[in-house]
Amino acid sequence: MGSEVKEAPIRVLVTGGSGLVGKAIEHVVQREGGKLEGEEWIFLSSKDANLVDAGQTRAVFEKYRPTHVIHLAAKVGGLYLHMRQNLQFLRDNIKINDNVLQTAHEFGVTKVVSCLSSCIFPDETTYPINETMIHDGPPHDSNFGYSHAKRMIDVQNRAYYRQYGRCYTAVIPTNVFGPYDNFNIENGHVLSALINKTHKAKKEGTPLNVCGSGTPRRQFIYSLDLGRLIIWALRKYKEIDPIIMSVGEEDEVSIKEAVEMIVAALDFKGTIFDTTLSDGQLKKTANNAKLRRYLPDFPFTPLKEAIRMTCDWFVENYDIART
Ligand code: NAP
Ligand code: GFB
Repeated sequence: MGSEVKEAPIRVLVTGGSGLVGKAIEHVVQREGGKLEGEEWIFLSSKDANLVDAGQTRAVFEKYRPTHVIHLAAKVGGLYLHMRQNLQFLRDNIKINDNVLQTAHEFGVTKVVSCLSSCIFPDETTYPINETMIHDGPPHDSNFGYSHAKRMIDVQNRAYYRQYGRCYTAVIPTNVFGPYDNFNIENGHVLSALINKTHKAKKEGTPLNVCGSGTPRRQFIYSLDLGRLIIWALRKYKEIDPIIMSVGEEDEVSIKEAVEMIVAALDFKGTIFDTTLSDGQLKKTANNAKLRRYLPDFPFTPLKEAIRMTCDWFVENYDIART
């Protein structure tokens, strides 16, 4: 008789599927055997639905009926875009996150993994930062809009669990970079903006203008490594509390050291530091001990190698790169 229980098919909806992290997850799913039998993966861009709009969010969930969601969609940018648009970052991200989480809940999505960021931690803090410290004090002033919106994901996850038992959780990456990044010089993050600037300076025979003093320190994670880790979180990470996804503290580098890796990869000479521009947060050193307890042997791609691969990708794909 019908004693066989048929498992529902797994349909994973990735919001922000066309961005830096979304493309990395797509690569792992399609080219590294990340997709398991019986799974369907859907990668959304803002063209499929503007998630700021509740109606469009509902329509896209109605269309795909996901069982799992990786929520990456966000208004994202480097330090200087944040400084110009804190209000827009706050409003867009609050709306996107509330629409996605509530619609996921209404459609019975069993697991959501959202993306926070290590820049949302308190500015005045002790180091290294760990997962318990998110709400301990105000974030850095340069990106307070984005940070408060992102912090609310953590609050909402706990509330969905408390009220409905939902397993909605979040990962906290440090600075991400890789293929398909936003390489725009004005709005991009440091590595992508500097890769584009170096490429341009080399073509035009001008100096490379690095913003700020070069002394701030960052932990950079290669997008492909993060993609692999987020898929692990979707399958194996059962906590509601978030988890930092980062290389170790010993792998933190100064902006100046990162610049040296870029100019070496692109074979360029002639760097100037414009110290009239803001340095932003001097450091936000994060501790990856929790991740290491789960995955002691996860192999992070060495920074130098990952920067070289990103530079190669940018030069080879200049025509399609977001510049
Ligand atoms: P990204 O390259 O800028 O991609 C952003 C993605 O979000 C794109 O797919 C974009 O779609 C989509 N999106 C933006 N606004 C939308 C809207 N109103 N409706 C629907 N989709 C929208 O960003 P990313 O670096 O991959 O970031 C992914 C996640 O990681 C974000 O949650 C971000 O906060 C987090 N994160 C990033 C970093 C980093 O250094 N990049 C660090 C920590 C955390 P279109 O392509 O159609 O515009
Ligand atoms: O990646 P980034 O823009 O953001 O890096 P944050 C900023 C640091 O790089 C500052 C230096 O110390 C800048 O002075 N820098 C040097 C440059 N040259 C450049 C350049 O050409 N462009 C840029 N953008 N920076 C972000 C947050 O903080 O962290 C976001 O604003 C985001 O919220 C991200 O979540 C992870 O690391 O300072």
